[in-house]
Amino acid sequence: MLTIREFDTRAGERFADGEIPGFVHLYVGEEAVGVGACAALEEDDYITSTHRGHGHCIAKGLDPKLMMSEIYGKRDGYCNGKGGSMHIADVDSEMLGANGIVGAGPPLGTGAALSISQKGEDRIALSFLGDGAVAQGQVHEAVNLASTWDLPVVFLIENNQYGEGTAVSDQHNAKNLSDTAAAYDIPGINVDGMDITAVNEAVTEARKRARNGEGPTLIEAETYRFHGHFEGDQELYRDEEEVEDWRKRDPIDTFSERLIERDELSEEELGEMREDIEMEIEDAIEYAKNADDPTPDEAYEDMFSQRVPDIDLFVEQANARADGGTRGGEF
Ligand SMILES: Cc1ncc(C[n+]2csc(CCOP(=O)(O)OP(=O)(O)O)c2C)c(N)n1
Repeated sequence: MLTIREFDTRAGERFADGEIPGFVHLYVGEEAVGVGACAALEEDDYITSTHRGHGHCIAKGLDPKLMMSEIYGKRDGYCNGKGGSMHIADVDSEMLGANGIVGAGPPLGTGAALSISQKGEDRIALSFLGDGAVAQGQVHEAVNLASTWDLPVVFLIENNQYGEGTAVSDQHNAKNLSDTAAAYDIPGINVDGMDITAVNEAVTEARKRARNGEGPTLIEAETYRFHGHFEGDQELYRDEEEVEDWRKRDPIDTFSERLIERDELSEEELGEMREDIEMEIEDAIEYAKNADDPTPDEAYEDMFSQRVPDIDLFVEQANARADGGTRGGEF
């Protein structure tokens, strides 16, 4: 959780300084969901993520250096700098991708679970999705098929109380989003998403069901994002007091206090962990900043289609557009 907090806090700062292209959607405040869930998984279980995916990637064990490089658009990044913040993927880590399309993760999770089932493998898939994504048509299709075919998949809703600037109560009539599970005849469970242990227990149980051939579980974790929807969001839809109330339940503070009370962690150890992580993320930023940009002739690599357009014409046009003042400058 500390690594995610530091990674996203620093990514937000670097974005504000204009170093990072595109958008960043930060996971600050929601760490207990991603970490509690991934800690309940086996290493070869699949996950699918969302546009707010940095925390899921770190919880699944991805390397912050290669993640930061991807966010900076560098060639060393997980997708050679072509995906950016919203499209970090690492199939070797069974991390099937962050996703810029809201609700696009669950169909991938159901698909992965279908392949597991057909190959007779001993693993599961877990799909993270937001409260806004619950209203997406493709999410219904994915959950319905997974339920009908008893596939080994867990759907984990991160209810952070808003879809962009729209409160959950203005998006859904259902009191709890987990209540929608009844329509699929699967268990629907509501947990405190600010409590890493509660999330971990719910996912452990859901994983067991999935492995026993009992099909999917829909879990709703009640959580909160401490930052805006994206960096630069004016946050006119909520007041400071509400944010402060949720900050009092910071999942890192409450969990570390609990560990210290139980003598399982000392203040000193916590301080050392924080320092080590600060250095690790600082190194990741330096690494990303100094990494190479992809070159124009790499633009058509890593594609499903083999058709290569006139690359010389592309480079000529790119050079004509380059103003020398933007990152990359003359090709
Ligand atoms: C299909 C689709 N519709 C709309 C958008 C624009 N959009 C990006 S994030 C977002 C809100 C998603 O809310 P939620 O699923 O609750 O996730 P959160 O941002 O709260 O983590 C929307 C509407 C999109 N990316 N994809």
